[in-house]
Amino acid sequence: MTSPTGVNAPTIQASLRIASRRSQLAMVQTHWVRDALQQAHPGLEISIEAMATQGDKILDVALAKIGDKGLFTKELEAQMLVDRADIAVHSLKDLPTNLPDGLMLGCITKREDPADALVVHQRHREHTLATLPEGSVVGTSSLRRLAQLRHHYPHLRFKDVRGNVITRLEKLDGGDFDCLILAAAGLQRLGLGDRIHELIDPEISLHAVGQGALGIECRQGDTAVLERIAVLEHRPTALRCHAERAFLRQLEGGCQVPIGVNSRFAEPDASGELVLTGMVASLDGLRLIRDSVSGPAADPESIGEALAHRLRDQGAGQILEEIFAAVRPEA
Ligand code: DPM
Repeated sequence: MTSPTGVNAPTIQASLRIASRRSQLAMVQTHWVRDALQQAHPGLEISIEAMATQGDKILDVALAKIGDKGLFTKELEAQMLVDRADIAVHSLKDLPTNLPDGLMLGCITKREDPADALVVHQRHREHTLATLPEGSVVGTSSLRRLAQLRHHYPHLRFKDVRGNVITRLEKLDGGDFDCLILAAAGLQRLGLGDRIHELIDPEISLHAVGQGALGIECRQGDTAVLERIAVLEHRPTALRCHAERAFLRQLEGGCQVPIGVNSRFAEPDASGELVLTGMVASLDGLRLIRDSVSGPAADPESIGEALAHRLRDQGAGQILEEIFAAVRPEA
């Protein structure tokens, strides 16, 4: 390459190292990020290092009982902190709202459908969530899914299920459960969209904060990396997710709390007003507090914080304290 001065400039071999979990879903997501970055920066040399996290290894304990924030992210973050990786690709809903010193949420990608999906054992294919027989066993380890479904369908039973999406589907098909609740986005990305029996109405169950979007984490102030990954940012998704994350942060919820959200722009052009709905429920499903706040999309954090205060005023803090006391691992 010839520089404007006519002198041959040395070719700078730019590279970017990505840390990822190694589940099938994580790899699909990471490959998507790599391909998008490669297309935007054809000369960039991109490598992927895949690893297991604590959350992938501890499979015999209910998620909520492990009680650790950053269960699926810590090992990836360590790689960036010791300069063995430049970015980490996460399902945004697995990324805690407070990140370790020195790291930041660099960008947020375009969200897929954030809804939860019902997946049924084939013996129930004529049923819907509302008509599943008395005592049907729902496989989930999400306190959010459990509390909301118990609230609306007290005749259902719940059993913890761990492992990645494919393992869960195998357990369902093997007869361990009558149905599963999974994120529609994960099934779609894995090419398993045909297993979605029904999308769950947000009137019944609100999704997790950040569900369906990817969060790219990087070192704070790493401007070269931030500039490269900026092409991945989807502004409307980011505004919604920043409001959702501010709501969760204000309620001091980790990744395992019965907290759900829904966000939308008041106008179809993704400007102006952002409407955020949130809920906190007790684990027996008996108490469920839900409300909405809207405000200017340009200041998403204020919307999330206002909603958290509004739910606290209605007793959400009390519910969360009871849950933290009940599920906290024994000291
Ligand atoms: C978190 C939860 C779950 C995952 C808790 C929740 C689901 C656990 C379960 C924070 N992370 O949603 O209330 O149901 O037992 C996870 C999935 C995805 C990201 C799988 C899923 C894929 C979808 C996405 C696990 N993390 O929820 O079906 O990108 O949002």
